[in-house]
Parts: sequence; C-alpha cells; structure tokens
Amino acid sequence: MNSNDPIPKRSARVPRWALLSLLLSQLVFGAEGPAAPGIAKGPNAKGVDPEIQGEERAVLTVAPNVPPPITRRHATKVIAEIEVKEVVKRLADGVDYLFWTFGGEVPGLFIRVREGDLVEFHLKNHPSSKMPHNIDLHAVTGPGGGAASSFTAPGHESQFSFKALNPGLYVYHCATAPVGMHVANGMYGLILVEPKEGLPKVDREFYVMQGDFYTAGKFGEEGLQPFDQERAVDERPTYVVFNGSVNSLVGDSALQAKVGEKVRIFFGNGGPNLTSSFHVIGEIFDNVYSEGGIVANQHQVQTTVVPAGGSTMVEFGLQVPGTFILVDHALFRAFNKGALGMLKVSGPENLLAYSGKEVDAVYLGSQATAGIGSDAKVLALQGQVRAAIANDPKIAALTKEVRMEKGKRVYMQTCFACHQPTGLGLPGVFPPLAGSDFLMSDKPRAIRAVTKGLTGAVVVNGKTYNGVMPPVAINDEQVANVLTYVRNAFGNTGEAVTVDEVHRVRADSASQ
Ligand code: HEC
Ligand SMILES: [Cu+2]
Repeated sequence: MNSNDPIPKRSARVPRWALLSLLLSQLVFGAEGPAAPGIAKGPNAKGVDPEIQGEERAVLTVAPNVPPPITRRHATKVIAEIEVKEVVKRLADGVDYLFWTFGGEVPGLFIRVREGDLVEFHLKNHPSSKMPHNIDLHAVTGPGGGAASSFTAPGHESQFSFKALNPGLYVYHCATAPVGMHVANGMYGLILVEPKEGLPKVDREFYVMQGDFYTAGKFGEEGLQPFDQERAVDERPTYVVFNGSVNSLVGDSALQAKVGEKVRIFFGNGGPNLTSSFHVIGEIFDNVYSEGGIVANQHQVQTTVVPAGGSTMVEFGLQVPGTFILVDHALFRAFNKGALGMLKVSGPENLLAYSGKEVDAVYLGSQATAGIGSDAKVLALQGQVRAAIANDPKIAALTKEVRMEKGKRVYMQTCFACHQPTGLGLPGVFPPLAGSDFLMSDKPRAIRAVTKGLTGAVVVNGKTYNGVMPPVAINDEQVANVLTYVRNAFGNTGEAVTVDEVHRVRADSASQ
C-alpha cells in the first residue's frame, strides 16, 4: 500500500470528468450533487468544536491487521487518507481479477477512530483509474454517508469531514453507479468507532471481511477473469472469499495466536449479495457484538449471521492448540468457493479440554482440485456444441433475438447512465447511439469502443464529441449482446454482433 504516491496535477481548466462526475452523481444522489473539490462541508466548516483537541493522522492497516487500540481519552481531529486504485491481483491460484480497491487492498484499509472524533476524510482516485469512485461510510451521520461529497474522478481528490457520533463497527463501501458492480469489484472495508470508554482488552485483534465475486469463468478457470453482471444479478457468485482471495488466510498466511490468549475478530461482510453464517470450526464465541453494535449481547454462540453491508465483533479464549477453521457455514461456499480461513493456535496440549488431533486434513480434501479438471473439460465440450449450433442459420436468427433481449439487460445496467435509456445521449457530452453513423458503419470499431474504451475526438452524425468512455468490464458474450441490442434498438436496424467477432477484435487489439 502506498497511499502517499504523489498525484500528478491535471490542467486547471474544468476537466470533462468533472462534468461527467456531476451528471453521474446527480443520477445517483439527486440534484444536490457533489461538493466542489477542496471545499469541506460539515462540522469543520461551522467553526470550532470545543470537544476536539489536537489532530493526528489515522493509522490504517491492511487485513488481517488492525490498528492499535486508542489510548487517548479525549476527542481529536483524525486525518484519514485513502487512495482508490484499480489493480489486477490474485483472486485464486492462476486466477486474476481487476479489483477496484480502497488503498490497493481488498478489503480496504481498516480505519480506527474514537467516538466524538472529527474525521477529516481525504479520498484520492489514482490517475490510472478508469472510473470515478466515492465512499459511503456507514459510520457517518449524513446523507449518503459521505458519498455525494466524496465523488472523485480519476486523478482527483475529495475532502469531507464528519463527527463520529455513534460507536460501533461499520462497513464502508463505494456508492458510485452502478453501485453493485463497484462493491462486487472489492470496494468495501471496515471503520471502527471505539466507544469513549474503549473496548475490553484482548490479546489479539484480527480483521476479516467476506465478499462474493462474479467471474465469467467458472471457479478455478485460469486467466484474468472479467466481472459477470448476469451472475451478479442472479446472486450466483463464482467465489466467496475472506480478505479478497481464495486461501488468503491459509497456510503461512493463517491467523496466528497462542493458547491462553483471548482474541477478537472484527468480521465484516462486503457482500454485495450474500449473508454470511460466520463460524469458527472448533470454537465457541464467548461474546458476540451482533451486527457490529457495541453491546456484547450474546454469549456462547456457535454461528453468527452477518448481513451484506454489516459486521460483527466476536471474542473467544483459546484453550486448545491446533488449527481452527473460519468458514461461512453455508458450506459449499467454504469448500467450493473459497470462504475458508485458518486460525493456527500454538501452545501446549490441553488434554482435559480436547484429546488432540489436527483437523486440516479432515476438512480439506483434494476433491476441489480434482473437480476443476473435469469442469474444464465440460466447458470445452460445451464450446464445441455452441460452435455447431451457431452454424445453423435458423438457430442464428433466433439467437439474434435472444441476444437483443440479453443485450437490453446489459444496456439498462451498464450503458444507460451515460447514453440514456432512450439512446439519445446528452448534447455535447454523451453521443447518441440512436441513429449513430459511428455505431452502425463499423462493427469492429464499435466493439473496440466498448472493450477498450474511447477517448479523443469522435464525430457522430456530424457532431464532434471529445469525452472519455471508460472500457466496460463485461465479458465477450455481453459485449456481443449489448451491441446487437443497440444496433437494433432506438430505431436502428443492423446485423447482430457475434461472440466470435468480439473475440477476434479483442485478440487483434491485444496483439497490436
Ligand atoms: C461513463 C459513461 C459511459 C458509459 C457507461 C458508456 N459510454 Fe459509450 N461513450 C461515452 C462517451 C463519453 C463517448 C464518446 C467518447 C469520445 O468522445 O471519445 C462514448 C461513445 C460511445 C460509442 C461511439 C459513439 C457513438 O455514439 O456511436 C459507442 C458505440 C458507445 N459509446 C457504446 C456504449 C455502450 C454499448 C455502452 C455500455 C456497454 C457504453 N457506451 C457505456 C460514455 C459512456
Ligand atoms: Cu467505486
């Protein structure tokens, strides 16, 4: 994590992104729109808060680490700075994914403040980002949880302040449209607002956050996997993981503790879709702070429910050495999708409590890896069947209709925010797709616009547009579908775009 990278300043004239941001944020947040950059609204604009003494920079940590407990007994101004980065990282062995992150990490950096603190939040969006982003902290009392004031285009920075009025463990996440997709790409983390009197002392604290991921390829299918909108809408994740990847808390990366210690896990669930049934195999939670509140409201708990966009704190003592397995007890998620971690406890055997035997092998068979091989074969065969079907002209006509309907779904999720539901675009900002000569006259060029994005001057129906269309993270089939739709909607009529054509254009532009 290097949140201190200098951000190159862009030119002083109003960037097109700012206009785009404003339009987009109005779609999301209504007419109020984001605050002008650099102008802090809220508590510190209204004068001095007598409760606040001094200021400090927030200690931010990468999971599973947690910043140290707060020892000061007064409120202060805490400056928290997080840089949003879009980075390719490992999702599983051999599987990469373009994550959108708070601080280059999934989950985002852990923030720890004290009840009553004034938090001055700086959100930077790295210049290499393709998308605008923002932050909604559930710890904020105020519309959108900071989202409107933190809407930030690539290469820009936003600042806003809030008073941490309510203690608790809160989720933060990106709330830029399409919100589900930003969260599905990893844009979430936890902020702890410690109660004034602090939390009970423990020996170790850990940060674990669950998230569900939706890839075009099946579980374990290698390569850089694009986001799959359809799976996301259907809530059928390919991966359900702790701390951003399969096996992030296994083997050498397992959580470590010692017999006799008391541990606390700050457990969050970024979702975007699934509710977690959080359980540690072989342990009983002494205390559960349900839903991330500050009351240890239940004791002797086996499994606790953690909703999407929610959290919990669990505490337990360690009486026995060995490996304790953290799971989402919806067990296919744990053993077939990745929602599994380990807490390794070292120390002397306690034969009175347990006779002693390792549990790793019992639970982690080789069944998963054996399954991946046959899955890949099934996929290859299905590909052959599809190719055979595609060569039949009658089926091809039907395929076009299906494609258009599927494409309409993609359009109304992914493209409408800019090009408008009518396909008419917005004068001078977003070019029209309805009647667009640019779209209709050159298929490969239209495919490239969607897969690689489009910048620089383009002329559509005699009018020049000079904006930025970010590449759209959808798979080849979705590109074919959405282009078939836009080429046959809004009064347009044209040939279908096939998946093969999209493959070819992607391959050509990759080799250029
Ligand atoms: C974030 C806003 C945004 C989104 C989302 C977006 N576009 Fe665009 N699109 C633009 C902008 C801006 C341009 C013009 C780019 C330029 O000036 O170089 C453009 C240009 C185009 C063009 C070429 C010009 C024309 O009007 O024919 C096509 C085709 C296109 N977009 C299709 C799509 C499709 C299909 C989707 C969804 C899969 C999509 N766009 C999503 C902003 C967007
Ligand atoms: Cu975002």
